[in-house]
Amino acid sequence: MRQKDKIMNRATEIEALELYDKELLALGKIADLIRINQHGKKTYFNINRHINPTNICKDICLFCAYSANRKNPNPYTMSHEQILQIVKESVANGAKEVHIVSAHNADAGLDWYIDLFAKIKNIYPDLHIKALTAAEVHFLSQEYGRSYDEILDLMVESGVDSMPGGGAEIFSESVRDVICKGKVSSSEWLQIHKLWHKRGKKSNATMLFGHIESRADRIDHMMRLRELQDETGGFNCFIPLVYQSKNNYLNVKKFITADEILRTMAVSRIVLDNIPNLKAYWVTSTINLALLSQEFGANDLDGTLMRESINSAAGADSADGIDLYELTHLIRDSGFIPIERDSLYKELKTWT
Ligand code: V47
Repeated sequence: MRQKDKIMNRATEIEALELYDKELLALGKIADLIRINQHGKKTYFNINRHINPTNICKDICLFCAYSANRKNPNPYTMSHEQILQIVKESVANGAKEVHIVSAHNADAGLDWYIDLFAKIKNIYPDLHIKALTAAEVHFLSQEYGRSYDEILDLMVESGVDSMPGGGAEIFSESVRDVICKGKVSSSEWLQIHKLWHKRGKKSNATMLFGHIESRADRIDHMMRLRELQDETGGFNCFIPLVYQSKNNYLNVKKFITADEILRTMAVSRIVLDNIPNLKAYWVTSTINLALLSQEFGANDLDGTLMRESINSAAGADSADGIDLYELTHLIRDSGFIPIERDSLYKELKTWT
């Protein structure tokens, strides 16, 4: 055990793995106590809009159904005008955040992204721009011969407020070699977030699970995040993403159970004692399991999204987002308090 972990009396890698073997409701109770202690019965969400400007990708991740390929032969790249129109409509519908992530398209170009962010910020200075995963930052850095620092500086200058957590997948190098060989490595992903945090900026962290990874791989993933968070404190939230199996090349025979998803939520809450928020991303877990996850440590349900292309391409029921009133009523009816938050977790409104 590392000295610091011993002092803080936190779960070691072995203890974290053992948590998985606890009786489900007993495990949930531990996670729930931590959640209640930190957040009471509050469940956060935001009014946001996901925008995925292009699906043309140089990388081939076996789990991905979004990028244009033989299974999804409909390549597209939106124009700035189209994106600005979407942003305009989203703001009119109450969106306070745009979440902009794409495939790795060499034709779109670094300037194309940077100009887009600057245009959005210029028109909507109060709109939070969450954009470019570490995988995209790595791609842009390689493609345009710029350092990570240079790309991150350009993002800050053009108005990007925070970084989304995508592209982390699972940090285990051997699993990565199978599911997403050739894209950003685990250490590069962590390094990019570290550099972003050094600028005083916040980001999120995801973990793609329920495919070919083991429980030990998930714990290893959480441990690497916990270590970086000890150093920077820059992660706002952890988001376990449940693998969606349709229209992709990852041949998974045995699907993850609801029991295992709930265990993973609870273990995440216990192990990641230094990341304040745990998001049950209703898109990949289904809304029902996301609501149940509130009893297993989760205190955030992401948001209304309005549109979603990446996971819906792989089978998730999220193409049109979720209605604001439906989401808030579901949270309340399940015994929790729906709190609209901004992208940095400032409370904006309690929904009744
Ligand atoms: O990086 C791709 C994942 C991610 C599949 O930061 C899949 O607040 C499941 O990162 N099954 C993009 N997952 C989504 C993402 C995200 C979502 C919500 C909030 C935030 C945030 C970030 O989706 C990708 C990849 O890991 N993904 N294909 C699939 N078949």
